[in-house]
Amino acid sequence: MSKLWQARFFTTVNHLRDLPRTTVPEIAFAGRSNAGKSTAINILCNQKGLAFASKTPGRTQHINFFSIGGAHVAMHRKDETNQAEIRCLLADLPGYGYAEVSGDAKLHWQRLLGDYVQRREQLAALVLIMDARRPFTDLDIQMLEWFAPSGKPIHCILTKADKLNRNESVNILRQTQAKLDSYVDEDGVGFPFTVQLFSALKRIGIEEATAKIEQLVGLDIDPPTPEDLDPPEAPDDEQ
Ligand SMILES: Nc1nc2c(ncn2[C@@H]2O[C@H](COP(=O)(O)OP(=O)(O)OP(=O)(O)O)[C@@H](O)[C@H]2O)c(=O)[nH]1
Ligand SMILES: [Mg+2]
Repeated sequence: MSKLWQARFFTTVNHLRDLPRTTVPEIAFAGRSNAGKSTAINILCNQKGLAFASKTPGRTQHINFFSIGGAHVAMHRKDETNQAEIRCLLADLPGYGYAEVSGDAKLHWQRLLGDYVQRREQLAALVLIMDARRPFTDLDIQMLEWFAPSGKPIHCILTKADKLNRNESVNILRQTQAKLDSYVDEDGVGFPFTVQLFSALKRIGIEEATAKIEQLVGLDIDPPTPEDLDPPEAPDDEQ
């Protein structure tokens, strides 16, 4: 069972000063409004209503955090989350590029997003969600370029792959990887950028995305047990 299924709503934040004072690693889902961020989070966490998904663009206007760890799955979902056992946080970021939002609100979101991805130390990686039919809009590139200098990984998820045929899917995957590979630092070294296809509708790429996200936040390695940290002394050899 995926560890992401343990996800619980943690908190919602509208200002950087209110960011959770946790120290566990975070992974943020960024992307254009309507690209399918909330839907992807719901599918990966195997919970229909966890992140709000909607036909109305611009729905996610705050940063919504979900915690993994310290909670049971399924029938015990109403139990309290044990805060000390939280392993990592997922962040559903407000979608960008939604035209019908007023100038001030847009500015507020962009500042919130830019500052969060550039300054949040515990942010381990970014998941960049893009519609497979139109990846790399200007704001996607801005997001990528804000985050790239951190040297941390970006995993691109091309959503709505169900809208493409096989050929189109192969081509867009190849083009996206080539675009990501074209980013190099001043020494000519590439960045840890990866990409995959995804469809919530046809359930394409769920295992691949799960494995990648678990690895990026260290969920693939079991936390040390108290015995690992403080092993019992070996008994003296009796002669
Ligand atoms: N065909 C298809 N539609 C999808 C897929 N994923 C999401 N959608 C639809 O796309 C629309 C937007 O999805 P959301 O998950 O709300 O998008 P979002 O990125 O969270 O949008 P904001 O909250 O506005 O930033 C919804 O109508 C979804 O049902 C998919 O894989 N295939
Ligand atoms: Mg959303």
